[in-house]
Amino acid sequence: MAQLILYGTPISTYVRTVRLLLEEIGTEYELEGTNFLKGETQSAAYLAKNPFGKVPALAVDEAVIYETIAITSYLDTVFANGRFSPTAPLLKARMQQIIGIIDSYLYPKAIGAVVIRPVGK
Ligand SMILES: N[C@@H](CCC(=O)N[C@@H](CS)C(=O)NCC(=O)O)C(=O)O
Repeated sequence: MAQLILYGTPISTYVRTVRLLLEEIGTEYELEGTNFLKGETQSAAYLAKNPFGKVPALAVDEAVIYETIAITSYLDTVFANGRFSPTAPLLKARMQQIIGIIDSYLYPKAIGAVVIRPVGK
């Protein structure tokens, strides 16, 4: 069984996405606290894992995967036999479409207004 180390902090919505899947799959993993709010994603050691300085990143034995869609796709394929993704091409396209919409259009607007609320609002 591969050793999984997830780098990130629980407040991150993207880290939460990966953790939800890991919990649903029921596989063991270690959460290695990496808090972007404290600048920990900008250390040389972390940038060697993800040069974009974002969490999450997932170490799978010696390899490191970053970008949530890549991590979840890998976990679903390898640990869940694809049961969290549709196989029909149109449905698969729809799933990726929704993920793309959230990543590109919802997340940037929602993160500072809903998830981490500005002081005084
Ligand atoms: N495209 C990335 C986005 C990840 C992301 O934006 N993570 C945020 C936390 S939710 C982060 O690390 N922010 C730190 C920063 O921007 O410096 C993914 O899909 O994993």
